[in-house]
Amino acid sequence: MVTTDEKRPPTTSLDFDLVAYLKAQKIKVEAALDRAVPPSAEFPKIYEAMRYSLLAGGKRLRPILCLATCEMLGGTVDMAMPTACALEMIHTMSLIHDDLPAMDNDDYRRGKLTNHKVYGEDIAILAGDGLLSYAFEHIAAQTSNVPPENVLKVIAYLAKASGGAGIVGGQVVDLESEGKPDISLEQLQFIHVHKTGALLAACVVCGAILAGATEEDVQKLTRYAQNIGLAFQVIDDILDITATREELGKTAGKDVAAQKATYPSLLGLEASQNKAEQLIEEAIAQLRDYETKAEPLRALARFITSRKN
Ligand code: GRG
Repeated sequence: MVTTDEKRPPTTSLDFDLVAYLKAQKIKVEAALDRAVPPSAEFPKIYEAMRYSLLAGGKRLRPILCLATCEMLGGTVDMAMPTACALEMIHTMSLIHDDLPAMDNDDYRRGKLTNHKVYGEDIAILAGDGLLSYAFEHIAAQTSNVPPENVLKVIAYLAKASGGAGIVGGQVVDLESEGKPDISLEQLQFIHVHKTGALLAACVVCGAILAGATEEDVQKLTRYAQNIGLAFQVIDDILDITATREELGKTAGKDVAAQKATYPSLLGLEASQNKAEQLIEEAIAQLRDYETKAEPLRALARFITSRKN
């Protein structure tokens, strides 16, 4: 007997040109970010500091995931762009605060001096605060052609993902785990799922909500996003050991220096790479129903395990 699954065409990303796709989406996102947070004549210093980190490059993976999910479900780039920009604002503010001396204490990010090295710690904290608040203002004020109840759902989801039960909570446990190289795999997974996975999940889920996704879509895409989110951080742990500062655009080898447990320290490098690949296959399995429309999300998932920075 032929099952429903066997009748479906095989889904492959082989024909999908991810490099061209990433380049095109990145150009759109960076133009939108530049417009979203223009220089201010009234508050020149804080806007300059916010723009310094927001426009410093980076892969723009989070906004691209949001746009790809919205488009996959029949929405448009215009519907999702304000949220996509807001996701990058929140991600950037988390990097600015993470780099502060009180946290990870790094001098370089995205190949440039960190925000506090250029503007001082006081302004860097405030630049992060400014970006966080503005992210929500931007979604509320700029989203069009989306029912207001869906905009509200996006704001609520993103606020939760960014808060004490999401990124902030994960970061607290991460800070507490410094100097404790023998925490359990479960504790490490808790940190990764919250510190990194929550915002990556928000990118996909918010993109879906904006497109008017069904509850079933949201559930499948949440599983996709949780798997890629964890895989992303497993690869981040690997790159901290295997990549150079030039490749990373930030200091390498920080986890070993801080005596932090990581996937490679608990499982070894090869098993960690296998774990990330297994998570990506599980993520891709959630996309079966979307057939060729899911090519960007499949390719983005595979990119996570092959990335070099
Ligand atoms: C969000 C309210 C709020 C507070 C932030 C400091 C902090 C609380 C959390 C730290 C979160 C953090 C820095 C997690 C690491 C995530 C990660 C793997 C970042 C690197 O992402 P890439 O590789 O970077 O996508 P680019 O530069 O390409 O965007």
